[in-house]
Amino acid sequence: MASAQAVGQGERGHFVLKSGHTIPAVGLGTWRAGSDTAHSVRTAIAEAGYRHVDTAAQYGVEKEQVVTVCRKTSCVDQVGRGLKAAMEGGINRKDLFVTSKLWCTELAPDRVRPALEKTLKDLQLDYLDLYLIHWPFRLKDGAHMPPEAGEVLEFDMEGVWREMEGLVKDGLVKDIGVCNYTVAKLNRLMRSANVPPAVCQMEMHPGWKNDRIFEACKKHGIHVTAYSPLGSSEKNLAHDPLVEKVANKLDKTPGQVLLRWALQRGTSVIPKSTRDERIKENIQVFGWEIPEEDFRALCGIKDEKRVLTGEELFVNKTHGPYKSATEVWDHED
Ligand code: NDP
Ligand code: 1BO
Ligand code: 1BO
Repeated sequence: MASAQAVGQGERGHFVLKSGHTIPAVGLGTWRAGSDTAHSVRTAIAEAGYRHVDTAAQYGVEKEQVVTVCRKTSCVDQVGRGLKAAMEGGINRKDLFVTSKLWCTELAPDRVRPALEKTLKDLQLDYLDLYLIHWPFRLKDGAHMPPEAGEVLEFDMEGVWREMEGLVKDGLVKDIGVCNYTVAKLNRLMRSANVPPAVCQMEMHPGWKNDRIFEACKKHGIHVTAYSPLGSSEKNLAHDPLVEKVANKLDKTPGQVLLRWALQRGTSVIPKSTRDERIKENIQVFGWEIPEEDFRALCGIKDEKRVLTGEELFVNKTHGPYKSATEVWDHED
C-alpha cells in the first residue's frame, strides 16, 4: 500500500534519521510569518502540540527586531521569544526540534561557524537539532534580487560541509543537511562527506512531487522534509477540486489531506500558518489515512510546477553564471 511508511509512531509521529535522532513528522514553518511569529510558535508548541519549528537566518524572524514605519516603532516578533515562552511554560528543550539554515552569503568555510553562533544567539539556544545549507549557491554580501553581474560567487561545497561537520562534532548542532539540492549536487556531496546529510529539505506537494531527488535521497537513506507542503501562498492547493473532493470524502480539511499525503509518502512536513485555528488543524494528521485510490489520484495531479524556482535569487540572464532556472536545477527538472 502506498501509505506503508511508518508514521504515527508515538503520539504525534516522527521519523528516524541516519544519526539515530528523531525528527517530528510535523513542524511549524516560519517563512513570511512576520510580526505574528512568536505568537504562532508559542501557540503551536503550547496549545497544538508541535515539537518542531523550522526557521532560517534569512527569514528575519529568529531575533526580535525593532522596525519603524511611518514614525511608529514596533517590534517584529521572533522565533526565539516563542520558544522561550514555551519552555517557560514547562516544555523541555530536549523535547523540541529546532531547525535553522545557513544563508547563501555565509557559504564560505570561515563564515559557517560565526553564522551558526549568531543564529544560536538570536534564538537564545545553545544548540540546534538541525542546521541546513539553505540553497547551494553563494551570494556576495548585499547581493540584489535578481543578482547583478558578479554577485553569485563560487561555492566551496566540500569546504563548507567540513565546517558543518565540525559543528556536529562540537555539539553545536545535532544533525546537518541541505535544501534545494539536485541529484548531481547530492552525489558530489556524498563523495566527500564524512557525516552524510541527515535531511534534505525540498519543495514538495501534489503540484510538484520532485520524485527524482526524492528517490536519490531514499537510496542514500537521507530523510526528506517537504517544504511548501500546501503549495505555499502562491499556489495554495487547498482549493484544488480533487483535494477538496478527497477532503469531503474523508471528512478532513484540504490542508490536512495535503499534509497527510506528504506523510504517507514518507516525508516530514513544515506547514506555515500564523492563524491559530490552522496551526491546530495542520497537526491533526495522525490516526487516519488517505485510502490507496485517493492517494494515487492525488499523485496524478497534472501541471507540475515549482513555486520556488530560485530564479529571483540566483539567475542573471545576461551575465550568469546561472542564466536560467533550468541551470539552477542542473537541467534535472
Ligand atoms: P506552505 O505550503 O506551508 O503554505 C503556507 C500558506 O498556506 C500560507 O499562505 C498560509 O496562510 C496557508 N495555510 C496554512 N495552513 C493552511 C490550511 N490548513 N488551509 C489552507 N491554507 C493554509 O508554504 P511555505 O512556503 O511557507 O512553506 C512552509 C515552510 O517551509 C516555510 O514557512 C519555511 O519554514 C519552509 N521553507 C523552506 C524553504 C527552503 O528553501 N528550505 C523554502 C520555502 C519554505 P496563513 O498563514 O494565513 O494560514
Ligand atoms: C528566501 C528563502 C526562501 C524560503 O526558504
Ligand atoms: C523570494 C524567494 C524566491 C526564490 O525563488
